Amino acid sequence: MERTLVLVKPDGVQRSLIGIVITRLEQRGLRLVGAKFMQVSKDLAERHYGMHKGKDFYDKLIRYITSAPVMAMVWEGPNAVEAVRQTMGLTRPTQAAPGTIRHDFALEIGYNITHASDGVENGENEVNMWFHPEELVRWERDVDRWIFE
Ligand code: IDP
Ligand code: MG
Repeated sequence: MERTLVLVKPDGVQRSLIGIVITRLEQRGLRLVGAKFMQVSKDLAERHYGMHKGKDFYDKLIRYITSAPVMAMVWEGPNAVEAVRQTMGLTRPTQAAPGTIRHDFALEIGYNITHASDGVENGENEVNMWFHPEELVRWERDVDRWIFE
């Protein structure tokens, strides 16, 4: 089953949007397998955003993601990576489609509420970067048979 890392970033936490993000992913049919509310260390922030090192927004991005707690989660389901990216919307909120989280709750690219893994392999890598295996719960929902083909 495909897994993806989702973060409600510091702006989403400060704006009390954790519940809405979880609700939308639950409503989509995805299954939650791990969650922790945490302060991100500079070390983890730099590893997580390593691909953006050297870009002009990198230092601001590291300050942003470490500026307040985040809600880190792992969600799974068929095509979970693509489905979650779609539910979040495009990176720049004014380009995100209506009905997406970034459209519905944000205006600026530097305060776009959530992170979601951008590929299947990245999903696995990010899940392993943020969670220990024992923090992930293997379980079956009774309703899975009406959502997962
Ligand atoms: P993503 O979060 O949609 O995957 P990325 O391109 O991976 O987008 O960028 C990571 C994060 O860095 C974005 O979600 C956003 O918070 C921030 N970011 C990206 N581009 C810019 C920019 O041009 N200015 C300020 N922040 C940016
Ligand atoms: Mg990204």
